[in-house]
Amino acid sequence: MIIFPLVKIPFKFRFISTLITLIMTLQMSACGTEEFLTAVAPNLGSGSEPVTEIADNHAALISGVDSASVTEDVNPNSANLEVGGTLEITDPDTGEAAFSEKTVTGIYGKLTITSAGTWSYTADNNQSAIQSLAGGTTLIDNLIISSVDGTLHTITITIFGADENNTTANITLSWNVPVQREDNSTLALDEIEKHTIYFGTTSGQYTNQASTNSDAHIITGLLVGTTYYFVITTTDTDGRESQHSTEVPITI
Ligand SMILES: [Ca+2]
Ligand SMILES: [Ca+2]
Repeated sequence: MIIFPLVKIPFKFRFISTLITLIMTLQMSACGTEEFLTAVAPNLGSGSEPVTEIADNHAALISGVDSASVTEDVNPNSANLEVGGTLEITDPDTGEAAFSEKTVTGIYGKLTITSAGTWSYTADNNQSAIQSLAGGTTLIDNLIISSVDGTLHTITITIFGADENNTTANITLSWNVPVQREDNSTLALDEIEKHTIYFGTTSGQYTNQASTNSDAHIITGLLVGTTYYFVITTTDTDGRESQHSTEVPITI
């Protein structure tokens, strides 16, 4: 005798392994026994109506932006390469058109997604895997997210490499030593403790500095092709430092 309800079980992704077991069992039972089929049935779920329970979920349909790229050394934010996008989702089942909020850890970075599907990816630009990339080479980071019903989707991030700019040069800066204070009183040479040069690669942001009591100074190790912005101050022997000079941009 064949047990019909078992044959009516719909094909559902999450139960695929169980279903395969069942089909194989039915084929085997073509010349088998009723007892053999009955023994398989409990694997399909608990409760009195397992068929109804399985039929409830329909996989979500996920679309939208699921790939993006970052490039070594290009616009890192606090040393992180960042990119983002938005996925879209529909689901025939009420209340399931949403994503599971979470942070997924990839090989090179992390991806965070909201329930609405907005995601952001961040990777440490300084990690050796990225810094050792040459121009024209890439890394791939695949990050798997899911909807609330467990439908999986992969977001693929391509990390492009860049050749390192290691060519450096030195420059000599010189200036006219001030002879007057801001209140127009005289500033004698022996009242000057030092001059301090501040510089950086962004206007108004001076991440490096060098001091001297001379009227010229050599700055070493500047990257060729890069624009640096310089200002200078004078500090007197009482430790009072002047305001910045006018900024001077120099492309090496
Ligand atoms: Ca669903
Ligand atoms: Ca590189």
